[in-house]
Amino acid sequence: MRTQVVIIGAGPAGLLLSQLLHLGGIAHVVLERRSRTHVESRVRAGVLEPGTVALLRRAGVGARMDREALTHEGFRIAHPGGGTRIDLKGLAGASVTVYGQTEIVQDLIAGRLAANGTLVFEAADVALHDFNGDSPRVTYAKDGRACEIACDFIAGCDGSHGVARDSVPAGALTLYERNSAMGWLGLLSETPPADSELIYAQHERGFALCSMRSPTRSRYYLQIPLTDTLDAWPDTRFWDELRCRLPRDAATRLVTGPSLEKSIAPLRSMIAEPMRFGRLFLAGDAAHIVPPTGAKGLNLAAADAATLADALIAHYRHDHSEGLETYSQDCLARVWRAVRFSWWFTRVTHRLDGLGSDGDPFAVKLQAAELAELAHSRAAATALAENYLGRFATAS
Ligand code: FAS
Ligand code: PHB
Repeated sequence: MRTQVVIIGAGPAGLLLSQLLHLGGIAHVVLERRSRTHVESRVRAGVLEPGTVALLRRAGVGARMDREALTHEGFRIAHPGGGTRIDLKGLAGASVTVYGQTEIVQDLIAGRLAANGTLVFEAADVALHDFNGDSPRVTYAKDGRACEIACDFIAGCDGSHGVARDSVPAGALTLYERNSAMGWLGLLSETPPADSELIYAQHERGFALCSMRSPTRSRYYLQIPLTDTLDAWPDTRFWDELRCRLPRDAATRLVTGPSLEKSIAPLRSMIAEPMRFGRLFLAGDAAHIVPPTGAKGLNLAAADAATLADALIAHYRHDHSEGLETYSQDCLARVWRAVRFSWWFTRVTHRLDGLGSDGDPFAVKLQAAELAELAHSRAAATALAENYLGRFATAS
């Protein structure tokens, strides 16, 4: 088989790239390791920047989002001494959209299949070949049968544990990594949210986040040591700990219920430079991981997909390859600003120096000063609002 582009991975990056290439008339195939059911049920991100909302509408898959999503004009940062509402609309003139990544993936798959897109689920043993030359190939197995696709370009959209990045010869990529001993324990429940907007709660016992997916479905997170396991966190312990970390008003309103899903995501960063090697282009988590605090992972993946789609379409339709040449630097400028913001916001709201009162006293005082700055400086709050909205997504 031959096509123009092979996309590895059917997460937000791969599916949005597929939809945009389809609209641009570029032939392509998507190879996904997992089943459609698995991919459509994964619980991950929940907050969309205005740029991502515009992209999904441009891609023609925003109808259900426009019907069902929630629009949030701000969010709260709480701490035992009080709290601050970050007025996104008043400070930066825009809102964020709360709509789960699960729904986005379902909408994109529905769009691709309605257009007879070639999505190969349960593609096993995907391997990349000759992408440093002019004739890349991808091999894989489907239902036990060996398959091969010749193509012009390969898009590695296969996430942080995929095959694409690891296929680049050793030494050709530089990995910038930062790990922490902490993670986010996430819980999804069919219960009304504790508040009408998100609450980022700083506490000496650890960070907590009250988010949501709808007026009846909530998403909560607790900062935990990565040495903890899901078995150590039965629902009752989760709810008791969350109640301890929340401001009194939210703790009083908290409605508990059985978890529909629980998972642990590490607080870490990995950025691969460059995001291109020959005819292989990396996009989304395959190229970069950011702490989820700033709600950037999904939004960065969408922005990479749009940048790569525009570059490939210009190459094929107008014989302009500048976009392909500048793809990596264009994306990395955006990525590093998101990494900076995500780690800053993580440091302001999390106890990374150790949980409980045995933390670093200097770090505790600095954190209190950062929170005070956000409460009293319109400039500081505006900078936070601009970053949360992804305003850097276009400026390099
Ligand atoms: P994805 O990982 O979503 O998709 C990659 C796809 O490639 C997967 O479907 C995978 O099955 C497939 N694949 C992997 N290896 C393959 C192979 N060898 N062959 C074929 N296919 C292969 N971001 C936020 O903004 N907010 C959050 O709250 C948040 N929570 C998260 C929680 C968890 C547990 C995780 C892991 C991530 C979270 N993220 C969050 C980040 C997340 O949303 C990512 O940024 C987003 O999924 C990135 O999308 P993709 O780049 O498409 O990668
Ligand atoms: C989520 O709802 O999953 C979510 C919201 C905001 C974040 C991170 C995750 O900063």
